[in-house]
Amino acid sequence: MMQASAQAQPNIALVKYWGKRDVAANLPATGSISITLESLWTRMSVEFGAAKDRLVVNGLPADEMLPRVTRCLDSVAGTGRAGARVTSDSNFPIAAGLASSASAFAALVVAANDAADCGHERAELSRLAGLASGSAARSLFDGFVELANTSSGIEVSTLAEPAEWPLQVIVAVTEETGKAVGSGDAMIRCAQTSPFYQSWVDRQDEDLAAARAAIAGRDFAKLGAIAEHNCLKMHSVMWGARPPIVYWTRATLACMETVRDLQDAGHAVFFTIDAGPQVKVVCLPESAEAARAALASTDGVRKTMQSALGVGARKVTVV
Ligand code: 2P0
Repeated sequence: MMQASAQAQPNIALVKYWGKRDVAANLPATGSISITLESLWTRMSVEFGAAKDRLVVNGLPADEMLPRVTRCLDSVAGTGRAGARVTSDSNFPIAAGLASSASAFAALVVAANDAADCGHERAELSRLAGLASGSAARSLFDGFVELANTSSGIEVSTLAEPAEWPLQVIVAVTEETGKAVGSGDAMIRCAQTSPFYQSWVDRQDEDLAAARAAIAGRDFAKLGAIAEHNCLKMHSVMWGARPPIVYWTRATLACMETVRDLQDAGHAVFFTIDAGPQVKVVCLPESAEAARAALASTDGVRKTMQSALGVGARKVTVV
């Protein structure tokens, strides 16, 4: 087979990846824990046999993203491979802190592996996705996912399947334009200039252990407390960088206040924020509707999206 398609969903980190221990090998400085989503998706189609690589994203040529895609295809299928026609479609805004690179590269490695008949196992595909984009390694796996930092690289696994703890996620989209500083560059700047970076790295194992225990015990309040703490700590590292990196807007803060109001009213909800102004709110199913309604009527929120937890990247037939 020379053509194949795959679908992957973005994941949202509850204990964040922020910093690299090896920039060239794109290895993270710490482990991380995430949830894979269900309803937001990227579908990638790869067809080998062209003279050179070509990339079309949501119907438009995307030459600026081509070098990263070419490197990723080389890592899966070897540098002696034929040129590839790659098409990517997503049902959510890309490049605005919504983990579009995670779903894109997770889908890309699965599609390329299938199209070129490489026979890589999931663990190897996860490693190759992580080489392209650190968070993409996690989108190969279902539900609650831990990326462990090992001496030789990374090891990713599912801690709990979606059906074992079926949480809901509301994404409050506040801006749909691209971000000013890409997360890779932002991480490097933080490592070089933020006085808080080293203590962030040093304390990460504690946060990972707390989140792992909360997931094992299905303890929503504990998971929320550690996820909010870890998120705010990551953004503090960024605020301390020179020049500072501030992804939040007034709408981001308004959403955080909405979450505090929901919590005060007894709802099981917590927030997390990545390298962008959007706010992701994790909830127990019985609080999802209230959270969605409250976020939708928060100042500056353009739209909301809702998702259950979902499975890792997989082959699909796209007609
Ligand atoms: C995460 N983020 O754990 C963290 C939290 C953003 C904030 O992983 O440089 O695009 O390609 O390895 O995966 C976004 O970073 O970074 C990210 P690269 P990536 O989800």
